[in-house]
Amino acid sequence: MTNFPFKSAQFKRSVFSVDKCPSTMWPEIVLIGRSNVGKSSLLNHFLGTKKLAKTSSRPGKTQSINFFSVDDRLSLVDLPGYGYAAAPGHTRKNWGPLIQKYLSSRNQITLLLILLDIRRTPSTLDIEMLQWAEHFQRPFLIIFTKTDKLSSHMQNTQIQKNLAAFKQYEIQPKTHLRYTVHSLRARQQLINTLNTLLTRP
Ligand SMILES: Nc1nc2c(ncn2[C@@H]2O[C@H](COP(=O)(O)OP(=O)(O)O)[C@@H](O)[C@H]2O)c(=O)[nH]1
Ligand SMILES: [Mg+2]
Repeated sequence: MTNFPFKSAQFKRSVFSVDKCPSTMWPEIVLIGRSNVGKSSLLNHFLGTKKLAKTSSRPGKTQSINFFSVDDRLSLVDLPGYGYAAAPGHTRKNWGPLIQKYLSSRNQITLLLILLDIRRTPSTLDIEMLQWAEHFQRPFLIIFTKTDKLSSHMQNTQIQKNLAAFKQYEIQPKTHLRYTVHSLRARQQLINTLNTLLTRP
């Protein structure tokens, strides 16, 4: 259905409300995670395009849902980050009404890529997101980002800590991956994993 690699990727549209989402019925792969975890960077690196998605060292910048099309058959979706302390009003307390509405109403969502910074332990919002995905049986893949910041020994320690935290909340991820935008091997591993997950009946 949606095998990688692909020929071309394009920015499609930014929306601030769910009724403005593209009318395409292509499968959607969605990047989710706290502000600054590396969603836009991963998207650019994965698509092999430096500037397609805007990245920022200032957290909380992307407040829109951004759609990117891949060979006119698949969308990658960059969501606003949740849990940014300086975001206005209640957007900082939950994932924001926009994210909630998008996730619960968009039937073509095929896979959630839930990004976690390898240096941290999961936040309450991360846990809630994972519980939501499990509860509604939405397929998800956990991606630990910025692995270049830690030695491989420390990476293992951090992943064990995260897995222990998930277990406490009865979250049982089938797969997790490590990612850094400084490694093409990480990108290839993500491609391989997506091909496996997306071609599974
Ligand atoms: N060292 C390192 N920095 C990263 C990596 N991915 C993202 N960053 C940095 O983290 C910051 C936030 O990245 P961004 O993609 O904008 O995060 P987003 O808010 O989740 O979209 C930027 O300064 C990026 O350069 C990575 O793999 N390694
Ligand atoms: Mg972003």
